[in-house]
This record gives sequence, structure tokens and C-alpha cells, in this order.
Amino acid sequence: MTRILIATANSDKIREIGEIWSDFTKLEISWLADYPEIILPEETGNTLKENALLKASEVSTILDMPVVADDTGLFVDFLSGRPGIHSARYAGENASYEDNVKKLLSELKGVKLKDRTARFITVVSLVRPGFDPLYAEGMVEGRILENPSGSGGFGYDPIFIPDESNKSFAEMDLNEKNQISHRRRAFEKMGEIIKNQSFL
Ligand code: ITT
Repeated sequence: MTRILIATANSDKIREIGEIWSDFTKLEISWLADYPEIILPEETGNTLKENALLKASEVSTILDMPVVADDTGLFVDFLSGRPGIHSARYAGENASYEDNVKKLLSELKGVKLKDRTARFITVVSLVRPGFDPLYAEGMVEGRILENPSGSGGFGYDPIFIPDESNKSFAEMDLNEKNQISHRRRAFEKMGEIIKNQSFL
């Protein structure tokens, strides 16, 4: 068994990742919550990859152990890719999920469904002391609804409907979202990379 820490402070992500990697018996997973003294760095990078690396490398340096971090954004075509890497604070520094959803919907007011195409992208970075970082990306294509629908999931889930479904992510239960989500795709790929490595 290999110890690995997943560096996210977002409890909604913890729920999803915990489930996605629940069968991953090679890993002994610990979470940032086990180290309350550690605060994640500011996401000052220009890309999801840079921000995922910032989070994983900071924590890996402090704890001297392998660390994984995920950075995720919602990229809306009509808005030239916004909110993108700014998805967490789209409506301002202390914006709630609801504030961000409202801002996005107001920017898309009057835009037809066919022009509301968007994608969630997750980049996962794995940093191990003494090795180059590894990355995996997962993406799901879909559209932004005109009104929020559903109470599951988190973040922008009530307004995102993936192409392969007729339900928003928030109308799905955890398992349904986890079958097809950007996060699932990214963590599954990272899981394959880890399984093929003997150096962890
Ligand atoms: P950590 O940095 O602690 O992991 P965070 O919430 O800051 O948590 P991100 O920067 O990766 O994480 O995510 C940015 C925002 O994107 C997040 O706050 C949500 O509003 C949204 N988001 C991320 N994943 C999502 C998902 O699966 N469904 C809906 N919205 C999501």
C-alpha cells in the first residue's frame, strides 16, 4: 500500500473523489482535513494545470509525500471560455455557488440553447518528492441551461447538462454524475498512470 494525500479543501470534491477511487486498494488515501495546519496556496496560475501543480507541490513539499490535487473549471464558448480558471470566484472573492450561477446565467440571458455550449475540464496533478510531476485531464461536453434544475452535486451542476444525458448534473445522484463526469475521467486516467508505476 502506498500513502497518498489528496489536496483539496472542497468537501464536495472529497465526496466525489473518495467514491471514484474507493476500489483503489493499492492506495492508502489521506486528506487535507487530516492536516488542519496546512492552507492551500492561492491559485495564481494561468491554467488549470499550473494551479493543480501549485496545490499539489506545495503540500508535497510540506509533508514530503506524494500528493494529488485537482483544478477544475467550466468553460463556456459564448463567453470566450469564461469562467474557466476563475470558476470558484467568478462573482467575487467570497462568492457562493449560487452567486456564481446567477452571474453566469445573467451573462447568457437571451442566448439560445444551441449557443450555450460549454465543458467542464479537470486537471489532476500528482507530485512525488524527487520526481517530475504527472498530469491527467478529464473533460465533459454539454450545455448551460436557462434555469437551475436539481439539488444534487455542487457548484455549476444545476445549470450544466452533459451531452450524453437529458438530466443536469444536479438532477443525478453521486453515482450517475461519477459515471461520466470530468472528475471521474481525470481521476480514472491518473489511477491508470499510478497502477503502471512502481515508484510511488
Ligand atoms: P480546492 O482548490 O480546495 O480543490 P476549489 O473549490 O477552489 O477547491 P477548483 O478551483 O478546482 O476548486 O474549482 C473551482 C470551482 O468550479 C468550484 O468552486 C465550483 O464552483 C466549480 N466546480 C468544480 N468542480 C465542479 C463540478 O464537478 N461541478 C460543478 N461545479 C464545479
